[in-house]
Amino acid sequence: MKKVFLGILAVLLAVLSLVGCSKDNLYETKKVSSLGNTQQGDHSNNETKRNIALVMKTLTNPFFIEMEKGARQAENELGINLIVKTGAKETSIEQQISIVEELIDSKVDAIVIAPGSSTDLIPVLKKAQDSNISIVNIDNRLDPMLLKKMGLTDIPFISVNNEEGAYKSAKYISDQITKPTKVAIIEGIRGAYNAEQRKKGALKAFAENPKIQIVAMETANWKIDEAYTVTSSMFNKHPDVGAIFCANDMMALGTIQYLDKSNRNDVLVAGFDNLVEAQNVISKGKMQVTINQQAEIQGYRGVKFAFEMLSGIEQPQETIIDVKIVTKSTIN
Ligand code: ALL
Repeated sequence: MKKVFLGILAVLLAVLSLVGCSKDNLYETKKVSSLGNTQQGDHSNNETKRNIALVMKTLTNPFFIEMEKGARQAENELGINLIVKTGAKETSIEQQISIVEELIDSKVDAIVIAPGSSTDLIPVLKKAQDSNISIVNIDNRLDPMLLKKMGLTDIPFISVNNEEGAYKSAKYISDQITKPTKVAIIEGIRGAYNAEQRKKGALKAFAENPKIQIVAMETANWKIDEAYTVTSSMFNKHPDVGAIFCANDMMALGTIQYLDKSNRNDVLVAGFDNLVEAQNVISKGKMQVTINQQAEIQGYRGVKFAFEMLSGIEQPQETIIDVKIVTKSTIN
């Protein structure tokens, strides 16, 4: 009798433990399906919305306004809450660090970051990842060696091949140079991965033309006003410069302001970003070429990747978006 009772008890316990398991499973399924709902754009319940932050450098550069547009599209489609933060200037790296600190304190679910520096943001991002915040790196690449050294893992990277883009841009003006010509390069923030890659691409294109002599390489830190000043001092030293590659359109626009003011309409100018303002000067023949690096897609994908990571979906470690060459003939 005692044996029969113990047997029944064992069966009962087994059944109960199975019920327990399936209850856990049900809970898991529910969690996934509630995310599934938000994926279809359910904006009804603020509390269940994922909080995803987009951290960019500065809104003084229209490039980042395009990037935000793409991120907003993802926000609408996915039914998330998007928090957009930027620094005041291209060089406001300390401010980007404090922004990430604040986002950690406010316990966001994910951070999508276009870092101003490839190295300085890494310690604070480590802190974010240790606080269980998912991170996606877009635009300017975080230094892979330092990421590894600091123990940061699983940070998908979405950008373009910056060397290839700069090569295409510089090659477009280089191909128009048939007599001995002095050429200059205006670089982005030194040490930033994309700035270095663009310099490399431009150098490669210019090296292929034996008529070209590079006489100056200076940084203008991605800024329009600094590019104006840098171009002015370059032309004081080398008045016969005939072509300039600028690592972004804001700097190309600063260069063109100087050229306009000094009535130099014989200088070839190449840029990068495809800003509307750059398209305007290309149409007028004051600039020859720019590169569309599809900032909107970078912003969109960054947010989408973050959202999917939060749903447990693994993301590719590297996503490279196409660069497109933009000239007078592609604009018209
Ligand atoms: C980079 C972008 C740009 C942009 C620059 C300025 O990371 O890729 O081309 O103009 O940031 O901050």
